[in-house]
Amino acid sequence: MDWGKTLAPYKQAVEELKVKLKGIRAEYERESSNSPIEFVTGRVKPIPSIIEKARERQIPLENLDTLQDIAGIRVVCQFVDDIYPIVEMLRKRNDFQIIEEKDYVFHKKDSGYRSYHMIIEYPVETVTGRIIVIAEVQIRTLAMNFWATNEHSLNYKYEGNLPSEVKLRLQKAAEAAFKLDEEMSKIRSEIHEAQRVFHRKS
Ligand code: 0O2
Repeated sequence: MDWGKTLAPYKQAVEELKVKLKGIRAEYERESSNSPIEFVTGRVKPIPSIIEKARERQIPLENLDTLQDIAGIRVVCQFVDDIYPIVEMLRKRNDFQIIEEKDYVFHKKDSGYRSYHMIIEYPVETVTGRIIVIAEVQIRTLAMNFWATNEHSLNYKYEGNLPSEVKLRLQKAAEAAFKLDEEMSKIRSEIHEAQRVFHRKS
């Protein structure tokens, strides 16, 4: 399997989407001091993780395009209320097609995971023509991101078999992250006002 060749369009898609979404962030910042986008990251799933996920789902390596998160983009915002305007803004774009949306913000996963997922078909132009790449856009708050990053590391450490004590702690931490988002939402306008003052001074 020529991984370099297989993953090239996914790399291209991630790089292009990062530029576009960072551009949106810059535009929001120019327009007002309160951008709903805190930061944007992107990655191509590491080859061992692709092989592992394909093996678990019994997907032949020739059919990798059925894995929806080889190209992954993450949009992180300050507040839960920022998530849906970003979703709306992405729905209006015509440089990709949304094929599925999963609202794990409203319907959290049993693990405690919260995030909004959009699966998109993104066209990449290559020397031999257009290739449609499937990519996953995850939209989440800083608190959701903090939780998910730590839970991901622990799952990696315990190879997916978290001890019940760790699971319990993670569930408590998920509740705390949820509460934090709720509390921050309540003082959102004050935080925005403070950021406007800071923006003016600097
Ligand atoms: P990695 O290492 O981040 O790439 P589905 O077929 O819809 O049931 P699928 O394809 O796994 O399931 O899609 P889903 O549930 O939307 O998850 C895709 C990605 O979302 C995951 O990729 C994670 O990045 C993230 N995610 C989903 N659930 C959890 C969770 O419980 N905890 C954390 N930390 N992240 C989660 P990978 O391949 O699992 O991981």
